[in-house]
Amino acid sequence: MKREIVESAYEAARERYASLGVDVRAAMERLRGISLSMPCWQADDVSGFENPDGELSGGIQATGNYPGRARNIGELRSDIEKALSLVPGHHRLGLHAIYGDFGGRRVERDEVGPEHFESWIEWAERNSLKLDFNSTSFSHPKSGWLSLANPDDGIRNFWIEHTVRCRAIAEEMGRRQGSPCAMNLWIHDGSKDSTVNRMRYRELLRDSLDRIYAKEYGNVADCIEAKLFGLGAESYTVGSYDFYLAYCVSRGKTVTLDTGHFHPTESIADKISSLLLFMPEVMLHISRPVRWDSDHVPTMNDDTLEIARELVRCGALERVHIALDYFDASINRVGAYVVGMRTVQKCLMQALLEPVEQLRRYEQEGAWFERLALLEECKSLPWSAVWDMFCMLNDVPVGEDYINEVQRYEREVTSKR
Ligand code: RNT
Ligand code: ZN
Repeated sequence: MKREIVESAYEAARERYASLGVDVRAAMERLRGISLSMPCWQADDVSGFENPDGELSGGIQATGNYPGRARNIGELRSDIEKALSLVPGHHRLGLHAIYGDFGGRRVERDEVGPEHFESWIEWAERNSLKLDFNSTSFSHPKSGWLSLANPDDGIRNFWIEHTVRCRAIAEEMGRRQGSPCAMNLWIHDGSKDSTVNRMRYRELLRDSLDRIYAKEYGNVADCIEAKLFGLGAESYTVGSYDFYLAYCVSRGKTVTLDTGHFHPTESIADKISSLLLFMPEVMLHISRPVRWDSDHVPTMNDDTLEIARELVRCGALERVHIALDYFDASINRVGAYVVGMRTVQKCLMQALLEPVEQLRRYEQEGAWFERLALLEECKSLPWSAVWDMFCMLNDVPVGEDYINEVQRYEREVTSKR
């Protein structure tokens, strides 16, 4: 993209926004301070390094067989580095426990420790990246339909031990990087058909969680992710939203809102202000559920835009961890990273450029036509000129220029796998 074109469009946009009382420079600065947590599992279809050719279980599914999937830790890191080089700003990487550096050995889930993530911690530091973490209860012979809620003590204790160890790993990451590591807990526990034991499994899950969280850590942000349903777990989910909401409020933990885990017409954006009045933080998993929890690449749709606006309007940017959660195996995976990350940033850019003071004045005066009119006008204000300038200032390709870069990497690297 030609520099002069970006600059002249930006100048015009700056004036236009100034007339509405919006400072575009301040918006760019704020956007630069927002780190998104990128999911390591988009690069390899949630395979991990325990058994990369094993089947993905737990009611989630990566569909597609686009060539070039990362097959080992080196390829995964290389793809992530490439993707991040095309995204402005400094970000985080969400790791799952199955992505440890196991050195070709079989390390059981109840044996994982910080030592298996040492090379990740060092790599992240070299790349100015911070890490977040997730325990992995799926894709394992002991996963079954119940893990932390399993009445069989042997199985339940196995998963408790796994998750306890994951928190210790997260603590080490958080301590070393000088920024709390968000440790997300999602389990697939549930059943395909109606259960007659709803209470029993939830009681077991509550007990498992209390044991998992018994130890206090200073560098971990404990987050728990609910879900409405999963494939093969359509009738009952032990860790439902109500269950975890009550658990988190009573135990001082953080709720994770995955945008694919609710009834399709439910607004996730609307939940943020309610949660933040009763818990210190919120964790987001931004995804694009197409008709179900499909985990498509996020796009600039109304749902994502509304979440971004709420974050800004609620003054919640410091209290919300923004992670992305998707895995599309049907398109270029590095390209999928770049589209998803830049999309969320574009939504945030628009939210940061909203003339919220004027909108609130209108609302205060009861001028509701005026509020609606300005909200509509905001949609076509020249936010993209500010976004382009933001990319240019941050030394990443402007606009669609990154497509060529992704194609080049595919030609030179991923297509040869
Ligand atoms: C599954 C949850 C969970 C996973 C990742 C891989 O429905 O959204 O967050 O996507 O842990
Ligand atoms: Zn999720």
